[in-house]
Formats: sequence, structure tokens, C-alpha cells
Amino acid sequence: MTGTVHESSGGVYRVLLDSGEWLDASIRGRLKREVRKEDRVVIGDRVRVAVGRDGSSTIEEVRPRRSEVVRRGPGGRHPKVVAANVDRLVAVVAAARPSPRQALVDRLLAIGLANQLEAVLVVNKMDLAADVHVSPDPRTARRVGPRDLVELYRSIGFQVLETSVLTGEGLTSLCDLLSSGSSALVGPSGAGKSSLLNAVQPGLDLRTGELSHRQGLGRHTTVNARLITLECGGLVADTPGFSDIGMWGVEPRDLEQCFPEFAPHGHACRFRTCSHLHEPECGVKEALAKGAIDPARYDSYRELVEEAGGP
Ligand SMILES: Nc1nc2c(ncn2[C@@H]2O[C@H](COP(=O)(O)OP(=O)(O)OP(=O)(O)O)[C@@H](O)[C@H]2O)c(=O)[nH]1
Ligand SMILES: [Mg+2]
Ligand SMILES: [Zn+2]
Repeated sequence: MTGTVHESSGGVYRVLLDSGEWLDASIRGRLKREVRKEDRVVIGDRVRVAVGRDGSSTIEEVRPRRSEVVRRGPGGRHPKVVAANVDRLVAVVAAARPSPRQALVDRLLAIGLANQLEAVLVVNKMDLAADVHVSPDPRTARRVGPRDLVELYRSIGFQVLETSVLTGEGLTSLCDLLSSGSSALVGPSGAGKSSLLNAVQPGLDLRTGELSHRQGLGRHTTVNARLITLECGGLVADTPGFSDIGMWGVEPRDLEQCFPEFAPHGHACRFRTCSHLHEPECGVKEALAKGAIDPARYDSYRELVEEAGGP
């Protein structure tokens, strides 16, 4: 029997069989010995399940993944696979509470592009956008509000949705987006990932959380990632929020593909292998100096190259 893993918690995997039945399975034997614990079986995995004589189900095999959302795990020494076999990464941030951080948006979108996924930005809580006081970006001293974020990422060519669970803004567009293929919602705790899914599919009843009053931060309400079959047709993973995110398995030279706005300027670089950091006669740095590339985006690129061990 084959099926798709929809949830995992404490070593129990909830599998939706292709026949439409649900099964709780564990893993044993060869699979358990061969693969690192955290990434052995994740939501979205296609698995082969066998039922033993005692009626218990075990996952015998994980089919090769066609895609992964992978990030740097806690401690930084291992990868953490968030979901397998998705087509699209949907980065969800809030217009306010918690305030959006551009560096985080850049990292999320880069994880999508580096894993050959479609990368979409959702700016939720747009009902709060009018009364936000955005502090200047400490790196560039520029004021970036939610509407500036929307404009910036659209100008680069990303699909950006503005949503509000409160007013209903953008929910039809979100539903349309999620209805094709499979998506993973990722982003900081409290941005409203679970709330958006509850709004898109009434009756879903995912747990959502209040923000802590003092810091305006989320409280990690969603603990385990979960894959949901939407009535409108798509599959979507709701994942737990986090405060810090790094990339995994990306070579420094592959990072420029995560910053698609660099490409038209890269042709003007003197060196074909230009990292756009230290080389002379660099088209990207010239574009930056002329204001054709956003300075905070360039900073994100530099940070990610350094973290990846380059240039
Ligand atoms: N004003 C406003 N509040 C919202 C909106 N969407 C969600 N919220 C609130 O934001 C808080 C956090 O929402 P969640 O859906 O739990 O956030 P999450 O991204 O799933 O958080 P984690 O599960 O911790 O990663 C809740 O109190 C929601 O009611 C919105 O569009 N506008
Ligand atoms: Mg949640
Ligand atoms: Zn260059």
C-alpha cells in the first residue's frame, strides 16, 4: 500500500493511503538504521506501508523525493527537512505584529528558489498596515513599511499577495494559488499561517495563538507540521514558525540564482565567476551604487554567501 505522510509526532506517522483510508504507522528495521532520524520521514513523503500480523502498520520504504524544503537545523550542523514533494514555498509574514524583517523574507524566498520551488510572498495582517510605525532597517537606515515590502518584491518579479484574515482581503487569490499543486507555508511564528488556512477552509480548525503582549512575537502555536488536503484541490503544509532561519546545502556560487534581480547586471561583470562581493568592475555592484538593486537585498545576499562559506 502506498500513501502520503500528512503528520508526524512522537514517532507516529499519519498516512493518507491512496485508497483514501487513514493509517497510523511507525518505522522500523532497515529504514530506521539507514537514515538520519529527523529526516527519515517528513510530511509530504510518499511511503510504502505494510500491515503486520498484529495489525500494526509500518513504513517500509520512502519513495525518492522530487523536492524538499530544507533549512539549517537547530545548532547549525544538520539539515532540517520541513516538507517533501511540494511545488511551492509560500513565505508568510505579517504587515505588523510581528513586524516584517526583510532579511528573513530574503532567506525564506532564497530557500524556495534554491530548492527549485516556486517562491511566493504573502504579507498578511494588511488590516494593520495603515497604523504601523516601522523602524528603520538597522543596516541601511531606511524605513521599510509593509507596503514598501510588497512593492519591492513585486518589482523584482515575485508574486506577492496582500491578505487579511480580518477583512478577507486577498483570501480568494490565496485560495486560487493554493488550489494548484502542493505548497508549504513558512514564516515567523505569529504571522498568521494557520489563521490563513482556517480562513481559506472553514471547519479546518487549526490551532492559532495570541501574540505575547510584551514583545508582539508569536508563541509557536503550531508545534508539528501538518499536510492538509484542501477542498479546492491543493495540498498545503502548515509549518511551525521560527525566529531564525539559515540555508542548507547551497554553494556560495548558487546563491545569485536566489536573487533574480542580479541577473541582468551580472553580464557586465568583468569576471565570469564574479561573486559580486570583492571583484573590480562588477555589474551588480555598479547597479547597487546606481540604486538599481535594493541595498538590503544585496546585504542579504552577502550574508548568505558568507554563511555558505564563500566566496
Ligand atoms: N489583525 C490580524 N490578526 C491576524 C491576522 N491573521 C492572524 N492574526 C492573528 O495573529 C495571531 C497568530 O496567528 P497564527 O495563525 O497562530 O500564526 P502562525 O503563523 O500560525 O504562528 P505559529 O503557528 O506559531 O507559527 C492570532 O492571534 C491571529 O488571530 C490578520 O490578518 N489580521
Ligand atoms: Mg500556526
Ligand atoms: Zn559581479
